[in-house]
Order: sequence, then structure tokens, then C-alpha cells
Amino acid sequence: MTPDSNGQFAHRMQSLNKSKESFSWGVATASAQIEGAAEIDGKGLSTWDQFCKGPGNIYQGHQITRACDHYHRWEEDLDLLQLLGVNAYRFSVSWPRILPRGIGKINELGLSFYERLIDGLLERGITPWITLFHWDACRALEEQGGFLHPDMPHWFGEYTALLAQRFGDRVQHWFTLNEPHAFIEGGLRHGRHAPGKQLPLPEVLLAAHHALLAHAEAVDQLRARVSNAKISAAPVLITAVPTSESKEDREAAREATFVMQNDVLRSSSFWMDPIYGQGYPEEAFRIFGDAMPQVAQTERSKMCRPLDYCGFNLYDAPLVKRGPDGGLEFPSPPPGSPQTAFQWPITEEAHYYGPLFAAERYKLPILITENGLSCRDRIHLDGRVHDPQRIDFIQRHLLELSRAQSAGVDIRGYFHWSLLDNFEWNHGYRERFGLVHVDFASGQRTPKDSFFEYKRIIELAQTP
Ligand code: IFM
Repeated sequence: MTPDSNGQFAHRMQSLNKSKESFSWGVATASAQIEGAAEIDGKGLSTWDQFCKGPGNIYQGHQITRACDHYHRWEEDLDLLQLLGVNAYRFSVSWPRILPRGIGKINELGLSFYERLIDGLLERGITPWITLFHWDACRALEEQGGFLHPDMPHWFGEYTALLAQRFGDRVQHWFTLNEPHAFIEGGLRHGRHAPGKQLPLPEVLLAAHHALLAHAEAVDQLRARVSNAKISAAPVLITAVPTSESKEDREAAREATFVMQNDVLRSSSFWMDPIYGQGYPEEAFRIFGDAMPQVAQTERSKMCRPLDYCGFNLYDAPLVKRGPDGGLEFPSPPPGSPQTAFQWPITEEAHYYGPLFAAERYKLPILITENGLSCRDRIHLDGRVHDPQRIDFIQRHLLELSRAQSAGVDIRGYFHWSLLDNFEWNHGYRERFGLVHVDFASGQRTPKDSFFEYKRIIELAQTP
């Protein structure tokens, strides 16, 4: 289907918009990736502030210190959101900006920054969705063991309670943890992310356990303090896409989506079953055996809290088929298959199968909390940023999402990653994910063609 053939595209977007509650057309960002102002106005250091200083940790030695300077340019960025026409904005709060040492003394300047941001969103008719933790952990707590420390869930609960007290009168929508596999496995096992450790598996699993308990503690604090809170998390769903529509291959894709893979901590079920389901999957105990924390079996249900949505970040998906021996086979994509600049495969069918499988398993309304791609964007001679690949990507993924909705999945929102080109963690500023181009030297923002296309789609969808 071409985007507007026979008005089909418009019709599909209008259907998506008619979800059971007002559909959230959003974009997502994260504090560490955009704010800058890393060492001013009383902010404490984060693990990322420290990690970036380590030689060889970040592509070409890029620094996080200034990022998009959103801390100073937030009004301009909110105006961009308003121009874009989104009705939802997912952003994260920097824990060390609020509590410089993680616990104890409060930094009022940090709180007032987010108060201005929240009020500015509400004035512009945009619903704030706060992510409590998108990886910028407090260095002061890391020095005490970070996620390895048994008090981490309690510390996280205290931080959450503070945000709930201060913002809960204006913010109803909350996400607890963003992509726990990335800060646990990436940060503590492979050392690619802050704090850059390579710990033995039992310690990594203990930290994972504490992260899941921290999630539960945060949910309890929000429920106690925010009336009618709407809560989710934002783990990654690594779904699988069948190589054919045959019943066998579709079953293989369903199985592959939740089976524990070799890259075990990246397995969707390891994180999503405790958060949205009934606790750790049985397979975790079978695969990890004695490496699982002693208490994991008895505390299995402790991290399960009723949530309002099953939110997940959804990017690409491996292909899968049923092998002749009944097992799962993961064929390589055909040569020349589409890829992003990051060389991630483009598999829009993930937006059909992922929501379908997740809704079946967790029986909650679905939210796509991140989806996007990096392109080698630049400002062209005409002064504009032409990014047809991103336009095509957005259209394809939204069409697949609408296919999932037609199949009966209750889809409540889509958050494009990201508003701005930003600091892509250990890849520095190499990968541009924004709908808005950022010149990192001057800070200048230039909306890309895809910005205007997403705006057009939102308007189209909301046309009665
Ligand atoms: O930039 C990241 C984000 O912080 C977490 N999800 C994936 C994005 C793109 O890599």
C-alpha cells in the first residue's frame, strides 16, 4: 500500500486513533541524552558523567556534558513539541539532578526545572509521561554498590515518593524503568554502558533482581501518592517475525519471542514476565541454576504489581521459522535487506507480531514506548533535512501497528524515538535518531522532513 492510496492510510490511522482511551501520539526522550548541564545548578554526578570520562568508553571520546543543552533550551523544545502536534511526551527525570547523592538532601533547583517542564507541557496541551529511570544512576549510590546493594529498591522508592509528592498533582502517567537489560547486562556484565563493569553472572542476576524489586517499590509509592496513576514500564520486547504466514512459522515466532535466548538477560520474558506477568519464567531457574539469587524463588512474585499498560520499546526483530526437527531456526535476512544507519534490520512486521504476542501473554493494553531509527541525516543545501527513510519507516511501522489493532489488540499509544538527535550512549553523537536535527556545536534545531510527516499523520488520524 502506498501511504495515501485510496485514503487507506488515513483510514488506518483514524482507526488507530479510536483506541479505548484517547490514543497517545507521542515522542520520547531521556534526561542524560538531551539535558546537558551535567555539573551545574546542584546536580550530582551520574554514572554516565563518570563513564564518559574513561578513555575508549565512548565513540571518538564524545562527552555527555552538554548533549542537546535541553536544560537551557527546554522552552524551544516544548514549542517544537507543540508544533509537532503530539498529545503525549515521554521524558525521564535525572535522579542525581533531584537528589545529588541519591538519597537525603534535595536539590530544589533540579525539582524546579522539571516543574517548569511539566507546567510548560500542560500549558501546551501535552500530557507528560515521566520515566523514573532511564539509566543516569547516581554515582554516589554506585559507590555504595548501586544495583548490587540490597537497599537499592528502597532508595529508588524514596526517590519515586519525592517525585510523586511534588509532581503527582499534575502528572498521572509514569514509567518505572527503561530497558533494564541495558543498564544491568550492558552496564554490569559487558561493561559497554555505565558503570562499565564486567561482573560474574551471579552478581549480575542479583542486580537484576534488585532492579525488578525497585520497579515494584516504585509502583507501590506511586499508587499510594498519585490518585488515578497510570503506570507501566519500558523494557525492550525482542519479538520474532515468522518467515512465512504458515501456522508452524507463526507458532515458532510466538515461541521465539518469549523463549530465553543465549543472550539470556536480553530475553524479553526474563524482564517482562516479572513486570507484567507472574514472576520470573521457569526457564530462568533452569538456565541459570545456582547463579540465580538465593531469594529469587521465594521472592518471585514480589516484583509483580498490577499495571495499567504493557509498555515496551520495539525496534527490530529476528526472523524465525520452524525447523524440520521441530526446533526454532533463525535464518539470516536475505542479502540486501533494509537496515538503519546503525545497521539494525528494518522489520516493521515486529509492530504486528510484537503487540499481538505481548497482549496474548500479559492481557494488558499495549503501548509502544519507543520506536525509531538512526539515519545519516544532514542539513542539505536548501537548508532542510531530507530523511525519506525515516518517513517510510514511520509509515510502515504505524501501518503494522494498525494491523495488530485490526486483529483485536488494544493499542493505546506510540512514542517515536526521538524528538531530538541526541547522545546515543557509548556511540556518542554518531547516530541521529531525532525528528529534529541538532547541530551539537551551536545547539541549533532544524525539524526534519519526517517531523512534518509525523505531524501530518497525527492530524490525519485526528480528523473526525
Ligand atoms: O537511545 C536509545 C534509548 O536510550 C533506549 N532505547 C533505544 C534507543 C536507541 O538506541
